[in-house]
Amino acid sequence: MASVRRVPESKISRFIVEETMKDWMDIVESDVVIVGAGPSGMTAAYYLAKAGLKTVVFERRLGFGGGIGGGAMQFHRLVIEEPADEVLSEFGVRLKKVDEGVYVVDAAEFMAKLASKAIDAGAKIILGVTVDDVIFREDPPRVAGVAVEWTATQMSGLHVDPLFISAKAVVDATGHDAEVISVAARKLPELNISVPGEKSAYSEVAEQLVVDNTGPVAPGLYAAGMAVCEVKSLPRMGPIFGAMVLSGKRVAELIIHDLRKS
Ligand code: 48F
Repeated sequence: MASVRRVPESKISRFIVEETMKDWMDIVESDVVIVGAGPSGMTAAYYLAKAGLKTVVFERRLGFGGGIGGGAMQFHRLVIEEPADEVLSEFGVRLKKVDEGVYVVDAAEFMAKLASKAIDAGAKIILGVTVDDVIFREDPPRVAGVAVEWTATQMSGLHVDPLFISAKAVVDATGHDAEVISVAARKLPELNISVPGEKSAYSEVAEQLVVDNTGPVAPGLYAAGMAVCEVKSLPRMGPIFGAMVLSGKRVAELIIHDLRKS
């Protein structure tokens, strides 16, 4: 067996710092910022990056997948219904048909392949970073970026100012809390955003409603995934995930259309 190459500690550090800084220099001026690496956020990232838009996903945790990994009460199988099976097939996720137009997938495979596809398409997924504010410009009125902070720093309670990231579009894919839109609603009352909260479960209708209501809540600020239920007061749906990927795909299509117009 060939001997293992010897790499001095200082070089390890230099390579990491240099390459990280190069990435951040690129990220600070993005086309699209997606907040949350759950199913809706990563699906959106895939389609946006595939369309040639510079797309970054900020994820608070040190792993991607959002609610996928927890499955249903931590059971590792999730339900997908048509036409989302076509999107999952595009990601290479294996589907087991259990009923007409209904499939189950493996949770770990689903999140791994989704992330892999988004990254291969050119999206950057940055882990351990929390978005804690939105940037707004008044003329014309629109959201223009976000403020980011290390999650670990946020958790420490230390007083540290964030960095700013500019973007032409920001997607709230933060799930049940709709965190970014909630911040915008609180800090920018002139945007007239309200966050009434989601309703009790009604899976049969919620899936279609989420997809239909995916879209902008203010110029440049979009809701995808469960954040849509929070903002539009829609019922939740639990461990059926078709609408999450379809919502991610739809928000990407809307943003691609809107940015081509402007
Ligand atoms: O919750 P999550 O999976 O969002 P989603 O794409 O999918 C919802 C489903 O998982 C499930 C469901 C389906 O029927 O009900 O719940 O709407 O992923 C949201 C991700 O956003 C991260 C969070 O850690 C999670 O991985 N996140 C939340 N707030 C922030 C954030 C923030 N302020 N900054 C960065 N990441």
